[in-house]
Amino acid sequence: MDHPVASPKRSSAAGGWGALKSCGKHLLGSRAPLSGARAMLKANQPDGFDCPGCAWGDPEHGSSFEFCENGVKAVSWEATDKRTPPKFFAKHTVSELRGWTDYALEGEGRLTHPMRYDAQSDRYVPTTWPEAFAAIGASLRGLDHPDQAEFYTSGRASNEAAYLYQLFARHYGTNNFPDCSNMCHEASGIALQAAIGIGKGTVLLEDFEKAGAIFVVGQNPGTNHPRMLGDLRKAAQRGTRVVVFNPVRERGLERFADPQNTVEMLRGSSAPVASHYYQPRLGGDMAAFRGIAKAVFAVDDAALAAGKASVLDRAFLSHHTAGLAAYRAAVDATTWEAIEDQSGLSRADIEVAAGVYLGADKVICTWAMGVTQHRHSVATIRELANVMFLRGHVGRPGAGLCPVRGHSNVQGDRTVGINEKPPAALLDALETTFGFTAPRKHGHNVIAAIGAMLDGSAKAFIGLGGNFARATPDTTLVAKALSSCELTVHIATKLNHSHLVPGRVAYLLPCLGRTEIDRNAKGKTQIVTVEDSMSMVHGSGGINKPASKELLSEIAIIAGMAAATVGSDRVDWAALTEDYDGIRDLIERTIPGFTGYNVRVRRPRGFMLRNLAAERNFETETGFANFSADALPEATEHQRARNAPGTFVLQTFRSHDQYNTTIYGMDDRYRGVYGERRVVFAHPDDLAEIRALTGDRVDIVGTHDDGVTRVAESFRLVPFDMPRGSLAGYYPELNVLVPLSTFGEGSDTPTSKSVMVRLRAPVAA
Ligand SMILES: Nc1nc2c(c(=O)[nH]1)N[C@H]1C(S)=C(S)[C@@H](COP(=O)(O)OP(=O)(O)OC[C@H]3O[C@@H](n4cnc5c(=O)[nH]c(N)nc54)[C@H](O)[C@@H]3O)O[C@H]1N2
Ligand SMILES: Nc1nc2c(c(=O)[nH]1)N[C@H]1C(S)=C(S)[C@@H](COP(=O)(O)OP(=O)(O)OC[C@H]3O[C@@H](n4cnc5c(=O)[nH]c(N)nc54)[C@H](O)[C@@H]3O)O[C@H]1N2
Ligand SMILES: [Mo]
Repeated sequence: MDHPVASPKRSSAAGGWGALKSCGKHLLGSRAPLSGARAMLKANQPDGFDCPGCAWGDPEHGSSFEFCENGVKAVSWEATDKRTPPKFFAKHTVSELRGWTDYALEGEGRLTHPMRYDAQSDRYVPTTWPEAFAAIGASLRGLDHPDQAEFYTSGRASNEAAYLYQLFARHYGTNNFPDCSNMCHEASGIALQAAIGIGKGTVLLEDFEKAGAIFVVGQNPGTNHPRMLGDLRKAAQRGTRVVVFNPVRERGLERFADPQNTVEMLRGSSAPVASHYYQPRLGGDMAAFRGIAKAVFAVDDAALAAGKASVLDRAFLSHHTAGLAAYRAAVDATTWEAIEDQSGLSRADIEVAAGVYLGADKVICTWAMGVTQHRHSVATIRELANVMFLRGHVGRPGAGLCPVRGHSNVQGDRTVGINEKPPAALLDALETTFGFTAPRKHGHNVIAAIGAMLDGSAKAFIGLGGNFARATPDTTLVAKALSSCELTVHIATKLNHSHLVPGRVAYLLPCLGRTEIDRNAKGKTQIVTVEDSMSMVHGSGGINKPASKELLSEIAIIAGMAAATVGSDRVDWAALTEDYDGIRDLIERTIPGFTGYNVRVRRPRGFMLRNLAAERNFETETGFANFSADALPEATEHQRARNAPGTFVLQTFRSHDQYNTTIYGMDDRYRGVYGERRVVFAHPDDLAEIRALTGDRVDIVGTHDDGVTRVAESFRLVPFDMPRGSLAGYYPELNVLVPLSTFGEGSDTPTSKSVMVRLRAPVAA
């Protein structure tokens, strides 16, 4: 390419000294270097806390220091000695704070006191826990119907907190559980449930050591799952083929220097990760995998015609699957022209990928947001599963399906009942155990909750962590939705924009973080538990002194609100707060798979929740692993954008210096962007075509035709190696462009990876 491409120093690898340097900066910059560093040594150790950085599994024999830049940032972010005390709130009105960036707000440090919003002075003022609980209880009891309240969960909540939260909401009378998962891996859960009878992946960490090929689809592990990248790199060094599908050239997937490898660090060497790197068009993965299937069937037909053995796993297909014939017909009906046009990959390239697939006796397929945040995500994930079924790559060592989760306990939260469409068995168990009538009507997910707040049918919003106002689409509308509520309550560790759109009655309740010691009234320390991406459940106990004496645990806060709302006749909330073993006993009684919970979770690496699909026992409607037979989407947004001159399709992803809406810093090291976040990446030829704008600032204007005007102002264009017709930029700044009215079919996930936009010269200031 003869155009200047963003300065990523191409020769240098991801990880390595850059990562170490960044960790040093974050630990020291945390202004609590000692507690931060001490805490790091206990991350993901049997006697420490679960790292809040991600949901990747822990090795059975972990090194004494499971190094990860992501983890260091997450831990030092929480272990900071900066504070946001009442006097901060006395100084700044809420309207003023709304003008601050996400980075500046969280940069003020940890919240210290329970606060109540005072509309008259437009400030948060200190209050007491009993007053807050009483007012929240009175407000919830005052609603016409429990379905007027929304109970949001962000995926850091422990199993115990999440279980108590759903118990509170269901006792109160609603299944309204909008959840960060609705914006994240919802499509994976739905697709896998239909395909293999469980909404989770089927692989263990050990499987990565045995696989012959690993397909990594729509994921940027160098930034978002560095420990996974370490495992990929080791696999690559053993000769495992790592086949990447990503429209954007992500440096971490190309070369990676493992900061845990001393020799490599001293030599300054790095190892290649991807053996094959395919750059499909946005939303083109279903077509690409349909192409792989087409090529595999062609090879099989030829083998059979030549009197050779089938290249498919015929025994698996006939004993364990349903729907192969219909799938085959759908593949035959899909033309190579359609596949090439939608995927943006050539038939020859796809045939090479199919060759890698056929050449490996064990294959793992992983994926994340690049797959789940499109309109046809459910169909795409079904297609990934279809391809994996063809050679029996489910339910045996070294092979399987692996959605790589985001938040450290997002999977566990679902397991213990955060679900707007709960299984009847859970509701039955709650009724038998507690004697209240559980609500049977399905509740709201994120999109439905926003709709209900906007049309006035929901009047209360409780947030167990997270940053609802910034993580969701259509930022302006969601702010309106929250501020039109009768009651808003946020349980949080740091100040964010969701707290700045208060309802008529509003509370900001500060809680302990993962890294902090949680003591009950008698001084006994308590542990909580979490489940990782590989269905392993283990304990987590903090080691740092709490950020403030006023903090309560999430569990104590939920229990306090619950007691004030539904009373303590059926659930002894206070006793459960005093001893989390009691909550685990209740989980054991009401949720399958937790027999012996309190004993098993105290074993060094915890225990694995039984995953029947991993044993080839598929609890689907047919009793088999189900093929799907969907046609490819008629046109993806990327195809539509290419046919409409001046239109682009924009994906919103993460920079290297952020954790979702939490911004740690202004650099995106692996993509060569420093000191700014208002950038938009584009193909150099697209920049050349709109010459006037090359390297310039542009406004990005939404073109989705639903009557809402959407503009993100003043973004600097950065040329990058990615398909023509597409753009990329950072969430949450770009959420003003993501429409609430476009979401995944069957998943309701906002289409954050395919937003139709055009560029315009900035309106002169
Ligand atoms: N440091 C850090 N770690 C994190 C997080 C964080 O914000 N920061 N967030 C956590 C959470 S909640 C989650 S869910 C995960 C997210 O982890 P990722 O899924 O890696 O997150 P994104 O940054 O959204 O990256 C999406 C990747 O998919 C690619 N992509 C986009 N569209 C397509 C497509 O149509 N097809 C294909 N094949 N690829 C596509 C993008 O180019 C990008 O590389 O990370 C978790 N870990
Ligand atoms: N455009 C676009 N939008 C997206 C995405 C995207 O890729 N593009 N990704 C989506 C995804 S995958 C996800 S998961 C969501 C994330 O959505 P959320 O989970 O709602 O957002 P976070 O940014 O993770 O939440 C950060 C806040 O959590 C609070 N917090 C941190 N630690 C704790 C704790 O231990 N306890 C409590 N109670 N609070 C804590 C802090 O106050 C912090 O400000 O965003 C989604 N939104
Ligand atoms: Mo996520």
